[in-house]
Amino acid sequence: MKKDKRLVLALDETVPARALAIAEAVAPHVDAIKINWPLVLSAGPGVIDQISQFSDVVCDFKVADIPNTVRLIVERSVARGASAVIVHAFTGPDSLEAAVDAAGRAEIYAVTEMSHPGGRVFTAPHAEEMARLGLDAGVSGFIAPATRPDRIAAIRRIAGDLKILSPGVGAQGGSVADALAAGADYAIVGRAIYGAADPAAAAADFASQAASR
Ligand code: BMP
Repeated sequence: MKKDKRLVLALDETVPARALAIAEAVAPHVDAIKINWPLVLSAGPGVIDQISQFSDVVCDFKVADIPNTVRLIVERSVARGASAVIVHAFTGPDSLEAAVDAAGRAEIYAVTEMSHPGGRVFTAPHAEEMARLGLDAGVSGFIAPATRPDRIAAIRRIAGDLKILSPGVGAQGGSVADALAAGADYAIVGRAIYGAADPAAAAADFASQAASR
């Protein structure tokens, strides 16, 4: 995944034609497009193949399963064109290792602490532990919350040179500047881009905020 704009679009738009139009318009302004269950369930998994024709695709399936099932999901995602897959870390070292192994040259990102208020309950107290697990398993990087930049900084201290992707910018209250200043490599932005009247202009605006960091 390139690191040019330092921005990833979270494409949770559920009208397939609109999602594809937004993806095409926004792609020049972001480094990757993250696809989650809402779009896959409305457009079908072929949307991964389609978008991967013109953008790096991060499959945000937050995979949380036994190693064999993790392997199958990661393999299918990569076969469709995903450049990266997001998995949960709480499943433990064997599941994380299966993800990394199945990804081949694609990247695996492990969730550490989630950005929503509920993320404080179970994920926050174990975030550093999950980052260490990910590091040992050979993941490419981590998901850490833009809503709590101090927690990005805490994960950065463990992550070393690995990448950190931070959701929670815009609709959830976080900012690109704070996330990148705290140590994130990329800000992930969803509703504030795909829900804007002009998604390409909104993405260009977030990209310029990232560039001025
Ligand atoms: P939005 O900018 O509209 O809040 O979207 C954020 C995106 O990042 C969503 O796709 C969400 O599932 C994802 N995400 C998150 O918000 N917090 C996390 O801790 C992990 C995520 O993957």
